[in-house]
Amino acid sequence: MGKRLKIGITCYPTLGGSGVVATELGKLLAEKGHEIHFITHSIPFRLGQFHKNIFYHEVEINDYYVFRYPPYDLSLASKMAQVAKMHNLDLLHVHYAVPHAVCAYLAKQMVGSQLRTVTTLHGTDITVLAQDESLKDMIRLGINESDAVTAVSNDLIQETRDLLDIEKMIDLTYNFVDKRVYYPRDCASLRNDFVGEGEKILMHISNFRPVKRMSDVVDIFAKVEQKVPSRLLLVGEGPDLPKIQQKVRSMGLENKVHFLGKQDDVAHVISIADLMLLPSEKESFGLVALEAMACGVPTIGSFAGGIPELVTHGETGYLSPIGDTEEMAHNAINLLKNERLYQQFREACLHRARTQFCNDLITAEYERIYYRVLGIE
Ligand code: GMT
Repeated sequence: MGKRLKIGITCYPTLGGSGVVATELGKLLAEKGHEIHFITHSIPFRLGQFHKNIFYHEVEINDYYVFRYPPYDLSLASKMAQVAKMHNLDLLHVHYAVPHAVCAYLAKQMVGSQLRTVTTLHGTDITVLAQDESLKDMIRLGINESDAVTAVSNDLIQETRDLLDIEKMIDLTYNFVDKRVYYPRDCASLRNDFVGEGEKILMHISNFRPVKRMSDVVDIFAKVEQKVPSRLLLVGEGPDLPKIQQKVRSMGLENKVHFLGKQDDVAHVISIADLMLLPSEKESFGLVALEAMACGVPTIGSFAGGIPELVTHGETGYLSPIGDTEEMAHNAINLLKNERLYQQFREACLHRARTQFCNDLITAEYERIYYRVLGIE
């Protein structure tokens, strides 16, 4: 191991792929001997039990009566500066540009330029928020003032350049999975709770936001189940949940679609599925497709964003133009009906996840970036 670093990590701790990636990265870096300080508004939900080398600093909001809106961003920046000074941090690594990159910039102004900052772009911080003219300059400032910027796919790097006119170098740091956690689990009894002999399971996991095109998920399933006896398991919660429940009822599918709510033990849940559905409108990477891949489950999805960098079309899944539920259903049926082809895809999934997106590779990538910004080669 190189020099032991003291790293502050900020993310959205309780939801979404960016919070998962940030937390898992922190845990892995701590395992490698670095000292990790999470600076967040609540304990990251994937942190789990006590970890040596990991500390948690809660951002407290000042709700003094003159504030119509308590200033979370300023409280966060102050906390980052306090923790950096008190623990002599080498760098702050923030996940999701808004507002974290700008908070890190403010903290650096308070602490001094020896404190380095790294920003990881995750997706909607660029693909949705940077479209908003009122936020654009602020996001550009946060990115340009970071000592290093990383993004989770080449597609996101390109989109950042196009939308924000950014010239600075952006490192590619794909999402990753911990191979000790994500592997095919033996879930025969759990599977039997949902399906009978010969039935298949299609699954979708997300935050049920419009970009996920949940309605397409149900349409794909409706077409598949006419040809292959199957069930659809929907994992997660979010704004589109009532709409989707209504759609499922109106299509008479309520006995075949199961809403599982939020689930923590994703590796177990995914292991009971035969296919993962990810027909998103926008998807900078698609962590859930990687989690599925690592458990040997192929993805049927769209060509959106960075999905094609992860899912190899025709080898570890099938991709189609956004909204083409006809083709997606056709591909799903083809794969589910052809046992030999399915086994080939499954093997390819396991191999690709282990060799291209495993925790060791990507953690080492982040460490290289940290040492580079600190001038340690
Ligand atoms: O998928 C979401 O809407 C949550 C979002 C987030 O910020 O947590 O996920 C984004 O970051 C993940 C981790 O890097 C990526 O795997 C997701 O593809 C990305 N989501 C989108 O781009 C819509």
